[in-house]
Amino acid sequence: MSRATVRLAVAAVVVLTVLSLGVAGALGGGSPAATALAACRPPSTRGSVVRVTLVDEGRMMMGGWLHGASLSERPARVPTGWVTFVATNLGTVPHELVVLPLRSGAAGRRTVGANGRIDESSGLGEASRTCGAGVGGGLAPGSRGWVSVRLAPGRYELVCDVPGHYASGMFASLTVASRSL
Ligand SMILES: [Cu+2]
Repeated sequence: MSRATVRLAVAAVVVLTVLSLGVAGALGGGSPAATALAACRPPSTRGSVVRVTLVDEGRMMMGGWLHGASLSERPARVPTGWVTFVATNLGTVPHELVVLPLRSGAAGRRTVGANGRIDESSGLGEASRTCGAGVGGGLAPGSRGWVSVRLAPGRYELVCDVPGHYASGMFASLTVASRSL
């Protein structure tokens, strides 16, 4: 084989491996993808732990709406201080988690811009690094990301700000109570 052919063969093997991981992920438990997710967790956590689950049914709608998309968290109430958010993407496309103060009203009421995103300039923390801490290029399907944030008593909104996802329902609220909770 020529050198170029060898390179092509290597590329084909890599593509096939990625494809088979994707299929295994769709089939669920015990698969290489499930094993990879199990290994993908923060080495340590600080303060309360809030587990955030990001899901979608994988169908993009006109205008970027994502069918069946949602963001849920457990617990929805923690004491003041450090909170480690561990976000798991069980969907089919990349997602992220952004923590924002919620000064009044209910979650899900922010203005969505023409770019399909909200104003996240008041963001306090973000988990968007696949299998890592802090800001990255988005949480790949079947992965986790995490971030630790020190939160004062009050209400917060947890959102996914990938274009179109907030409008599709990817938000939840979190209450931080005084330490005497
Ligand atoms: Cu999302």
